[in-house]
Amino acid sequence: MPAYRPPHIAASEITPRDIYMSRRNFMGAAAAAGLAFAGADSAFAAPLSAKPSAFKLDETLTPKEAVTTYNNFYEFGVNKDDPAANSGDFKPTPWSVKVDGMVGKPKDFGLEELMKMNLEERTYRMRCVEGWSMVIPWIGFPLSAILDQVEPLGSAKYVSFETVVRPEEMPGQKGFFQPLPWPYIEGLRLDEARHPLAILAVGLYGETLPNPNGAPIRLVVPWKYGFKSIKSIVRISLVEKQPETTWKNANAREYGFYSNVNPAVDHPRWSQATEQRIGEGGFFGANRRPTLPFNGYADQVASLYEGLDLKANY
Ligand SMILES: Nc1nc2c(c(=O)[nH]1)N[C@H]1C(S)=C(S)[C@@H](COP(=O)(O)O)O[C@H]1N2
Ligand SMILES: [Mo]
Repeated sequence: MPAYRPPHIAASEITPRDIYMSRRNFMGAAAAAGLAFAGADSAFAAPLSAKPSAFKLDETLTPKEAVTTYNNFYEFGVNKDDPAANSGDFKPTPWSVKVDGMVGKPKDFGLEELMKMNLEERTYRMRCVEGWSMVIPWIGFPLSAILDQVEPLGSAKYVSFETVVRPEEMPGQKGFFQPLPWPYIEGLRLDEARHPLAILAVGLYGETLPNPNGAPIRLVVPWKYGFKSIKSIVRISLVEKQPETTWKNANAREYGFYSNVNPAVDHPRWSQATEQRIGEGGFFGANRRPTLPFNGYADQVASLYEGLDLKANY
Protein backbone atom coordinates (compact mmCIF):
# COMPACT_ATOMS: atom_id res chain seq x y z
CA MET A 1 0.00 0.00 0.00
CA PRO A 2 1.65 3.29 -1.01
CA ALA A 3 1.97 5.86 1.73
CA TYR A 4 -0.46 8.68 1.22
CA ARG A 5 -0.44 12.16 2.60
CA PRO A 6 -3.45 14.38 2.06
CA PRO A 7 -2.66 17.62 0.23
CA HIS A 8 -2.08 20.46 2.63
CA ILE A 9 -4.70 23.16 2.40
CA ALA A 10 -4.05 26.34 4.34
CA ALA A 11 -6.93 27.16 6.65
CA SER A 12 -7.01 30.63 5.13
CA GLU A 13 -7.94 29.13 1.77
CA ILE A 14 -10.98 27.35 3.11
CA THR A 15 -14.27 29.17 3.05
CA PRO A 16 -17.19 27.81 5.08
CA ARG A 17 -18.93 26.47 1.99
CA ASP A 18 -15.80 24.49 1.07
CA ILE A 19 -15.26 22.81 4.38
CA TYR A 20 -17.63 19.94 3.89
CA MET A 21 -16.71 19.16 0.29
CA SER A 22 -12.95 19.39 0.80
CA ARG A 23 -13.28 16.89 3.62
CA ARG A 24 -15.24 14.62 1.29
CA ASN A 25 -12.55 14.98 -1.37
CA PHE A 26 -9.88 14.11 1.14
CA MET A 27 -11.75 11.04 2.26
CA GLY A 28 -12.39 9.97 -1.31
CA ALA A 29 -8.71 10.36 -2.09
CA ALA A 30 -7.77 8.50 1.08
CA ALA A 31 -10.08 5.65 0.14
CA ALA A 32 -8.71 5.56 -3.41
CA ALA A 33 -5.20 5.35 -1.97
CA GLY A 34 -6.28 2.33 0.05
CA LEU A 35 -6.04 3.96 3.44
CA ALA A 36 -7.84 2.08 6.16
CA PHE A 37 -10.99 3.95 6.96
CA ALA A 38 -12.94 2.99 10.05
CA GLY A 39 -16.47 2.15 9.15
CA ALA A 40 -16.53 3.45 5.62
CA ASP A 41 -15.90 -0.06 4.38
CA SER A 42 -17.03 -2.31 7.18
CA ALA A 43 -15.09 -5.47 7.85
CA PHE A 44 -18.17 -7.30 6.64
CA ALA A 45 -18.56 -5.52 3.29
CA ALA A 46 -18.56 -8.25 0.69
CA PRO A 47 -19.44 -8.31 -2.98
CA LEU A 48 -23.14 -8.89 -3.44
CA SER A 49 -24.75 -9.66 -6.75
CA ALA A 50 -28.28 -8.75 -7.66
CA LYS A 51 -30.24 -8.71 -10.84
CA PRO A 52 -30.65 -5.32 -12.48
CA SER A 53 -34.12 -3.81 -12.28
CA ALA A 54 -36.28 -1.30 -14.08
CA PHE A 55 -35.75 1.09 -11.16
CA LYS A 56 -33.07 3.31 -12.65
CA LEU A 57 -32.58 7.06 -12.82
CA ASP A 58 -31.12 9.37 -15.42
CA GLU A 59 -29.14 11.12 -12.72
CA THR A 60 -25.51 10.95 -11.63
CA LEU A 61 -24.93 8.48 -8.82
CA THR A 62 -23.67 10.01 -5.58
CA PRO A 63 -20.06 8.77 -5.16
CA LYS A 64 -19.80 5.74 -2.88
CA GLU A 65 -17.39 7.59 -0.59
CA ALA A 66 -20.03 10.24 0.08
CA VAL A 67 -22.82 7.66 0.48
CA THR A 68 -20.82 5.79 3.14
CA THR A 69 -19.24 8.73 5.01
CA TYR A 70 -21.97 11.39 5.08
CA ASN A 71 -24.74 9.81 7.14
CA ASN A 72 -27.38 10.32 9.76
CA PHE A 73 -27.28 7.38 12.16
CA TYR A 74 -27.57 8.87 15.63
CA GLU A 75 -26.80 5.54 17.32
CA PHE A 76 -23.20 6.30 16.30
CA GLY A 77 -23.29 10.05 16.98
CA VAL A 78 -25.07 13.12 15.67
CA ASN A 79 -22.48 14.41 13.19
CA LYS A 80 -22.48 13.37 9.55
CA ASP A 81 -19.04 11.78 9.83
CA ASP A 82 -19.74 10.01 13.15
CA PRO A 83 -21.27 6.83 11.67
CA ALA A 84 -18.21 6.21 9.47
CA ALA A 85 -15.84 7.01 12.33
CA ASN A 86 -17.66 5.18 15.14
CA SER A 87 -19.28 2.09 13.63
CA GLY A 88 -16.16 -0.06 13.28
CA ASP A 89 -17.09 -2.24 16.29
CA PHE A 90 -20.66 -2.85 15.18
CA LYS A 91 -21.31 -6.49 14.26
CA PRO A 92 -24.02 -6.96 11.65
CA THR A 93 -23.70 -10.75 11.81
CA PRO A 94 -25.22 -12.89 13.16
CA TRP A 95 -28.58 -11.14 12.75
CA SER A 96 -32.25 -11.88 12.60
CA VAL A 97 -35.42 -9.86 12.12
CA LYS A 98 -38.53 -10.74 14.15
CA VAL A 99 -41.77 -10.18 12.25
CA ASP A 100 -44.76 -10.36 14.55
CA GLY A 101 -47.96 -8.70 15.71
CA MET A 102 -51.24 -9.06 13.83
CA VAL A 103 -50.10 -11.81 11.49
CA GLY A 104 -51.16 -15.38 10.89
CA LYS A 105 -47.59 -16.68 10.78
CA PRO A 106 -45.10 -14.73 12.89
CA LYS A 107 -41.54 -15.53 11.93
CA ASP A 108 -37.92 -14.79 12.75
CA PHE A 109 -36.03 -14.24 9.50
CA GLY A 110 -32.36 -15.14 9.73
CA LEU A 111 -29.99 -12.92 7.77
CA GLU A 112 -28.97 -15.83 5.51
CA GLU A 113 -32.57 -16.23 4.43
CA LEU A 114 -33.01 -12.50 3.86
CA MET A 115 -29.84 -12.39 1.74
CA LYS A 116 -31.33 -15.13 -0.44
CA MET A 117 -34.46 -13.18 -1.28
CA ASN A 118 -34.89 -12.12 -4.87
CA LEU A 119 -32.30 -9.31 -4.73
CA GLU A 120 -32.50 -6.46 -7.21
CA GLU A 121 -30.36 -3.41 -7.79
CA ARG A 122 -32.51 -0.29 -7.64
CA THR A 123 -31.23 3.23 -7.97
CA TYR A 124 -33.30 5.61 -5.86
CA ARG A 125 -33.26 9.31 -5.17
CA MET A 126 -33.01 9.91 -1.40
CA ARG A 127 -34.01 13.21 0.24
CA CYS A 128 -33.12 14.06 3.84
CA VAL A 129 -35.52 16.36 5.70
CA GLU A 130 -32.48 18.60 6.35
CA GLY A 131 -32.34 19.56 2.66
CA TRP A 132 -29.69 17.34 1.08
CA SER A 133 -30.16 14.50 -1.36
CA MET A 134 -28.29 11.59 -2.89
CA VAL A 135 -28.77 9.05 -5.68
CA ILE A 136 -27.93 5.58 -4.38
CA PRO A 137 -27.76 2.17 -6.10
CA TRP A 138 -29.36 0.00 -3.42
CA ILE A 139 -29.58 -3.79 -3.42
CA GLY A 140 -32.69 -5.13 -1.80
CA PHE A 141 -36.11 -6.70 -2.17
CA PRO A 142 -39.67 -5.45 -1.75
CA LEU A 143 -40.81 -5.24 1.87
CA SER A 144 -44.06 -6.82 0.66
CA ALA A 145 -42.20 -10.08 0.06
CA ILE A 146 -41.78 -10.72 3.77
CA LEU A 147 -45.14 -9.20 4.71
CA ASP A 148 -46.78 -11.73 2.38
CA GLN A 149 -44.95 -14.59 4.10
CA VAL A 150 -46.28 -13.72 7.57
CA GLU A 151 -49.88 -13.26 6.35
CA PRO A 152 -51.12 -9.99 7.90
CA LEU A 153 -54.56 -10.25 9.53
CA GLY A 154 -57.41 -8.04 8.38
CA SER A 155 -57.07 -6.00 11.56
CA ALA A 156 -53.47 -5.01 10.72
CA LYS A 157 -53.43 -1.45 9.38
CA TYR A 158 -49.87 -0.25 10.06
CA VAL A 159 -46.33 -1.61 10.21
CA SER A 160 -43.87 -0.58 12.90
CA PHE A 161 -40.10 -0.98 12.73
CA GLU A 162 -37.41 -1.07 15.40
CA THR A 163 -33.62 -0.59 15.27
CA VAL A 164 -31.23 -2.69 17.36
CA VAL A 165 -30.13 -1.40 20.79
CA ARG A 166 -26.47 -2.23 21.47
CA PRO A 167 -24.76 0.45 23.55
CA GLU A 168 -21.55 -1.58 23.63
CA GLU A 169 -21.28 -1.37 19.84
CA MET A 170 -23.11 1.91 19.26
CA PRO A 171 -21.36 4.78 21.07
CA GLY A 172 -24.29 7.16 20.53
CA GLN A 173 -26.42 4.89 22.73
CA LYS A 174 -24.22 5.24 25.79
CA GLY A 175 -22.72 8.06 27.73
CA PHE A 176 -24.08 11.31 29.06
CA PHE A 177 -25.47 12.84 25.88
CA GLN A 178 -28.00 10.65 24.11
CA PRO A 179 -29.77 12.56 21.39
CA LEU A 180 -32.82 10.29 21.08
CA PRO A 181 -34.61 7.64 23.13
CA TRP A 182 -33.78 4.12 21.93
CA PRO A 183 -34.72 2.05 20.11
CA TYR A 184 -35.16 4.23 17.03
CA ILE A 185 -38.66 3.41 15.81
CA GLU A 186 -40.52 4.10 12.57
CA GLY A 187 -43.80 3.22 10.93
CA LEU A 188 -45.76 3.05 7.71
CA ARG A 189 -49.38 2.51 6.81
CA LEU A 190 -49.77 -1.09 5.62
CA ASP A 191 -50.62 0.02 2.07
CA GLU A 192 -47.48 2.19 1.99
CA ALA A 193 -45.42 -0.72 3.29
CA ARG A 194 -46.82 -2.94 0.55
CA HIS A 195 -46.09 -0.42 -2.20
CA PRO A 196 -43.62 -1.93 -4.67
CA LEU A 197 -41.20 1.01 -4.23
CA ALA A 198 -40.70 0.25 -0.51
CA ILE A 199 -37.73 -2.08 -0.11
CA LEU A 200 -35.58 -3.66 2.53
CA ALA A 201 -32.00 -2.97 1.45
CA VAL A 202 -29.14 -5.34 2.25
CA GLY A 203 -26.52 -3.70 0.05
CA LEU A 204 -25.41 -0.73 -2.00
CA TYR A 205 -22.92 -0.21 -4.80
CA GLY A 206 -22.64 -3.97 -5.39
CA GLU A 207 -21.66 -4.80 -1.79
CA THR A 208 -23.31 -5.76 1.45
CA LEU A 209 -24.57 -2.75 3.39
CA PRO A 210 -21.78 -0.78 5.15
CA ASN A 211 -22.34 -0.16 8.88
CA PRO A 212 -22.95 3.61 8.48
CA ASN A 213 -25.82 2.89 6.09
CA GLY A 214 -27.69 0.51 8.40
CA ALA A 215 -26.06 -2.91 8.14
CA PRO A 216 -27.15 -5.57 7.73
CA ILE A 217 -30.71 -4.59 6.71
CA ARG A 218 -32.59 -1.29 6.54
CA LEU A 219 -35.75 0.14 5.09
CA VAL A 220 -35.70 2.37 2.00
CA VAL A 221 -38.83 4.43 1.26
CA PRO A 222 -37.71 6.83 -1.48
CA TRP A 223 -40.78 9.08 -1.59
CA LYS A 224 -40.44 9.99 2.09
CA TYR A 225 -37.86 12.00 4.00
CA GLY A 226 -34.78 9.96 4.91
CA PHE A 227 -35.63 9.51 8.59
CA LYS A 228 -38.43 7.07 7.64
CA SER A 229 -35.77 4.76 6.17
CA ILE A 230 -34.88 3.11 9.48
CA LYS A 231 -31.54 1.31 9.75
CA SER A 232 -30.29 -1.94 11.31
CA ILE A 233 -33.79 -3.35 11.80
CA VAL A 234 -34.42 -6.13 14.34
CA ARG A 235 -38.20 -6.11 14.52
CA ILE A 236 -41.14 -5.46 12.22
CA SER A 237 -44.62 -5.58 13.77
CA LEU A 238 -48.04 -5.45 12.18
CA VAL A 239 -50.32 -3.28 14.31
CA GLU A 240 -53.82 -1.85 14.31
CA LYS A 241 -53.13 1.76 15.31
CA GLN A 242 -50.74 4.32 13.88
CA PRO A 243 -47.43 3.51 15.60
CA GLU A 244 -45.24 5.99 17.42
CA THR A 245 -42.20 7.18 15.51
CA THR A 246 -38.93 8.55 16.85
CA TRP A 247 -38.95 11.98 15.22
CA LYS A 248 -42.63 12.66 15.78
CA ASN A 249 -42.13 11.77 19.45
CA ALA A 250 -39.12 14.10 19.56
CA ASN A 251 -40.90 17.04 17.90
CA ALA A 252 -44.40 16.51 16.49
CA ARG A 253 -44.64 20.07 15.16
CA GLU A 254 -41.62 19.54 12.93
CA TYR A 255 -41.89 15.85 12.00
CA GLY A 256 -45.14 14.09 11.18
CA PHE A 257 -46.06 10.47 10.69
CA TYR A 258 -46.33 10.67 6.89
CA SER A 259 -43.19 12.65 6.10
CA ASN A 260 -43.79 12.52 2.38
CA VAL A 261 -41.29 14.67 0.49
CA ASN A 262 -43.27 17.80 -0.31
CA PRO A 263 -41.71 21.01 -1.65
CA ALA A 264 -44.98 22.84 -0.91
CA VAL A 265 -44.93 22.15 2.82
CA ASP A 266 -42.02 23.81 4.58
CA HIS A 267 -40.38 22.57 7.72
CA PRO A 268 -41.22 25.12 10.45
CA ARG A 269 -37.57 26.25 10.45
CA TRP A 270 -36.65 26.06 6.75
CA SER A 271 -38.00 25.75 3.24
CA GLN A 272 -38.31 22.33 1.59
CA ALA A 273 -38.59 23.81 -1.92
CA THR A 274 -35.00 23.02 -2.96
CA GLU A 275 -32.23 20.59 -2.08
CA GLN A 276 -28.46 20.22 -2.24
CA ARG A 277 -27.37 17.11 -4.11
CA ILE A 278 -24.39 15.78 -2.15
CA GLY A 279 -21.27 15.72 -4.31
CA GLU A 280 -22.28 18.64 -6.51
CA GLY A 281 -20.73 21.24 -4.22
CA GLY A 282 -20.81 24.83 -5.36
CA PHE A 283 -21.60 28.09 -3.68
CA PHE A 284 -24.18 28.18 -0.92
CA GLY A 285 -27.51 27.96 -2.65
CA ALA A 286 -26.19 28.25 -6.18
CA ASN A 287 -26.37 24.57 -6.98
CA ARG A 288 -29.59 23.74 -5.22
CA ARG A 289 -32.13 21.92 -7.32
CA PRO A 290 -35.89 21.98 -6.97
CA THR A 291 -37.34 19.30 -4.74
CA LEU A 292 -40.00 17.23 -6.47
CA PRO A 293 -43.36 16.20 -4.97
CA PHE A 294 -42.97 12.76 -3.42
CA ASN A 295 -39.28 13.09 -4.30
CA GLY A 296 -40.07 12.47 -7.98
CA TYR A 297 -42.16 9.35 -7.35
CA ALA A 298 -45.57 11.04 -7.53
CA ASP A 299 -46.72 9.01 -10.55
CA GLN A 300 -46.26 5.82 -8.55
CA VAL A 301 -47.37 6.84 -5.05
CA ALA A 302 -49.70 9.87 -5.17
CA SER A 303 -52.73 7.58 -5.39
CA LEU A 304 -51.95 6.27 -1.90
CA TYR A 305 -52.89 9.70 -0.55
CA GLU A 306 -56.01 10.57 -2.55
CA GLY A 307 -58.33 12.62 -0.37
CA LEU A 308 -55.68 13.15 2.32
CA ASP A 309 -54.81 16.76 3.22
CA LEU A 310 -51.05 16.67 2.75
CA LYS A 311 -50.57 19.96 4.61
CA ALA A 312 -52.30 18.66 7.74
CA ASN A 313 -50.79 15.19 7.32
CA TYR A 314 -47.14 16.18 6.89
N1 LIG B 1 -31.79 3.75 13.30
C1 LIG B 1 -31.66 4.90 12.61
N2 LIG B 1 -32.12 4.95 11.35
C2 LIG B 1 -31.99 6.10 10.63
C3 LIG B 1 -31.43 7.27 11.21
C4 LIG B 1 -30.94 7.17 12.56
O1 LIG B 1 -30.42 8.13 13.14
N3 LIG B 1 -31.07 5.97 13.21
N4 LIG B 1 -31.33 8.43 10.46
C5 LIG B 1 -32.29 8.60 9.35
C6 LIG B 1 -32.03 9.74 8.48
S1 LIG B 1 -32.39 11.29 9.12
C7 LIG B 1 -31.62 9.61 7.18
S2 LIG B 1 -31.49 10.96 6.15
C8 LIG B 1 -31.27 8.26 6.63
C9 LIG B 1 -29.88 8.33 6.02
O2 LIG B 1 -29.55 7.12 5.39
P1 LIG B 1 -28.10 6.99 4.69
O3 LIG B 1 -27.10 7.36 5.73
O4 LIG B 1 -27.97 5.58 4.24
O5 LIG B 1 -28.09 7.97 3.56
O6 LIG B 1 -31.29 7.26 7.63
C10 LIG B 1 -32.40 7.32 8.49
N5 LIG B 1 -32.44 6.13 9.32
MO1 LIG C 1 -32.57 12.68 7.28
